[in-house]
Amino acid sequence: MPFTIDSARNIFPNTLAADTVPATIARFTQLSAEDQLALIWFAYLEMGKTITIAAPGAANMQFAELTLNEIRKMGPQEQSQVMCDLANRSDKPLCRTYATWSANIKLGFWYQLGQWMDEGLVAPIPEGYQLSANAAAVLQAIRGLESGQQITVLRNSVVDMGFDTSKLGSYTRVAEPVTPPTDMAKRTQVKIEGVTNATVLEYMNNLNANDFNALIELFAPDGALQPPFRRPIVGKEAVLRFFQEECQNLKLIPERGVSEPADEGYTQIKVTGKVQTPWFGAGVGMNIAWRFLLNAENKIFFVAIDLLASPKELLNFAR
Ligand code: ECH
Ligand code: GLY
Ligand code: GLY
Ligand code: GLY
Repeated sequence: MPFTIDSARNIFPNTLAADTVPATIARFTQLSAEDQLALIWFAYLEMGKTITIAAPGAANMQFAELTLNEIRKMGPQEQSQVMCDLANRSDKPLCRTYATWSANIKLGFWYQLGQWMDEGLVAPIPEGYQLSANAAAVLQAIRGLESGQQITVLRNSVVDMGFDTSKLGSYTRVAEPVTPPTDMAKRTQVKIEGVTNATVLEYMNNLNANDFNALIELFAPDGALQPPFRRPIVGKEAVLRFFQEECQNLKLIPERGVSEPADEGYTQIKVTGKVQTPWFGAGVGMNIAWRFLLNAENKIFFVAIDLLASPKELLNFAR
């Protein structure tokens, strides 16, 4: 039987993803806006004791600057209201603007608000704010996660705020500019124990070099990429846009893998290892699996990126 994107999603079905992440976000989403903001504030403060976040680059901040300055000029009550509106996903102009931003712009926006809250320039979470019992339980659940899972919960909760993009109609997406790829002479080459497939090695090396034009040529025209906890992104054009908008300056550190023939001359390859985000650098190594399905021409028909349930999963190659 020929593969479809849907059937490809089930290769290496024993891969255990960190389903606690979407489960925690689902519980978080049920909380009041006030609880959501206070919970993130507390979680962010606690995490800040062990991991360091990098200040966003200027390229990232320029798009949020107008909105940030607007908020800075508001009175404290209005500032709190704006933050609640974002958490409530209200249909307000500022929430619509926020919805057009890429993930990194949204994160940079909150990074700045957090600084300003700290400095007393933006309304803080009220001193002695009491989380509801449910919110306290969600915070406790977040404390129990490994750091890669914690930052994924934070990232996804920020990305989900603002007005619902699917209700926005047609709009112009706002993302930081694409920087040129790393010079050939400065590129690194990964080594993966058990994997010599050139497409997989080039995938890692091109992504590490921000060489998205070379990277996308490794995909079949109808190829797809499934990011952690998301639906597959299908087709070269959409996948390239995703790389340009969300995948700059990642560091992929694959460690080992297995490769085996599949139906119709396809090959399935599972690789595990670490990934670092520019926001936390080497401070947070996320435990990741890549599940590749390559067609007979050795092009990527499908690749899933999974955030793993535990480090033990790095050694799980059971099929
Ligand atoms: C404050 C209180 C009020 C409310 C809010 C606040 C601010 C919160 C802030 C949060 C900042 C969070 C950040 C999180 C960053 C997380 C980044 C992650 C990145 C994961 C990337 C991965 C990449 C995987 C991929 C691979 C591929 O092969 C293909 C591409 C791709 C406190 C004010 C809200 C400031 C900065 C989790 C896993 C490997 C799929 C991308
Ligand atoms: N990511 C879980 C699976 O489908 O294998
Ligand atoms: N500080 C990380 C970024 O701007 O993506
Ligand atoms: N998903 C890219 C990043 O946040 O680093």
